[in-house]
Amino acid sequence: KPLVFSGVQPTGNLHLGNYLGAIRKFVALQESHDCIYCVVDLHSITAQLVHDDLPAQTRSITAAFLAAGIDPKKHIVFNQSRVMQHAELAWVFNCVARIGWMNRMTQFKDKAGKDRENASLGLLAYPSLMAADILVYRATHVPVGDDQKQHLELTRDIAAKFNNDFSRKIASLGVGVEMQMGEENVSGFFPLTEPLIEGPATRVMSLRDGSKKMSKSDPSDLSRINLTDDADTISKKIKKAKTDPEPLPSELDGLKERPEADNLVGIYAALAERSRQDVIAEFGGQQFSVFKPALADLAVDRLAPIAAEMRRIYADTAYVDSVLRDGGERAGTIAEGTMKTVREIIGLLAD
Ligand code: AQP
Repeated sequence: KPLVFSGVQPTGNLHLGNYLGAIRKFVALQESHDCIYCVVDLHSITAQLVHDDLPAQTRSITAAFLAAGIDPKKHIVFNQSRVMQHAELAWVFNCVARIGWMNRMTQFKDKAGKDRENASLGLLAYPSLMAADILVYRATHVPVGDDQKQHLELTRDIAAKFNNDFSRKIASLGVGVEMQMGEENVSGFFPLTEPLIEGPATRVMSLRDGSKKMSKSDPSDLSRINLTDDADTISKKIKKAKTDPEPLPSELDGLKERPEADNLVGIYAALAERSRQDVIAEFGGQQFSVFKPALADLAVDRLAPIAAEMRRIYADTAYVDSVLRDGGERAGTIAEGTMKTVREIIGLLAD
């Protein structure tokens, strides 16, 4: 049965990229799938170990999930560290994955910077924990932004290597499932997870630099729209967004060499739930002095209700904590089921 898993790190204020690239898709998928959505707090300590406001940020991301429309009764919402099987499976995957695979990850290279020897071992092993997050539920589909594509390919590589290394044991225990791999029908314990990366906003770029993705950790607050920004701040940031002096083109092709314009059109299309083509048909030939206020109004219209709901939910700490506790218990039951079999496959004795 298809199962969706995804996570968001509690590393700062959520921004429009996180919303359009991930959280909004989480909401849509609940109609058709069983979903598990996780605040990945163990991931948040890989780049910066000491976070005085980690509990507050964990609750704030949870409030954002709920405010955006995720139903924690029908689906599962929890924080990663409550379910220790994530860390247990990550250790197994550290032994499955190869150091060379981790060294090739562009996110590691970006985040570690020039002084790689000094990056935490956790930052290097981050994709192994991410693979464990997904596969401890044997999830089949993962909605993410485009920046996570490489990590999901690695998740498939880890699953495939585990399935292959333990193929005899998996077969003798009878715990394999049939899967399609290219043309071939293969059997394995872990599914080869499909990333769900589609739509006009899979990679929302910085408002200050069209070649950089919008990010929580960008030092310039003007580079992103935070989900908690008020209407004036959203309008100011869009007004100040970097653009070129040309009007919008009348054909989609005209956006090719214009990353900042392309980004704003993509944001408009995603917020309006229309195609880029449609947006260009409406605004082609118009100046940014016309397009930007229209975009600001649309962004305020879509984001203000979520921000208000987020504040309301966040204020009720007891409720937020009860959602995480309940979600953690339900997730833990599934994760332990997987780990029992994994321990058996590997030969780790446990009662
Ligand atoms: N700019 C983006 N456009 C579309 N999707 C994005 N995502 C992140 N940035 C964009 C997606 O949001 C989900 C949660 O991301 P995360 O918090 O786990 O980590 P991240 O990808 O590292 O996000 P940030 O905002 O850039 O954080 P920092 O600055 O801490 O690195 C993921 O599905 C991601 O693809």
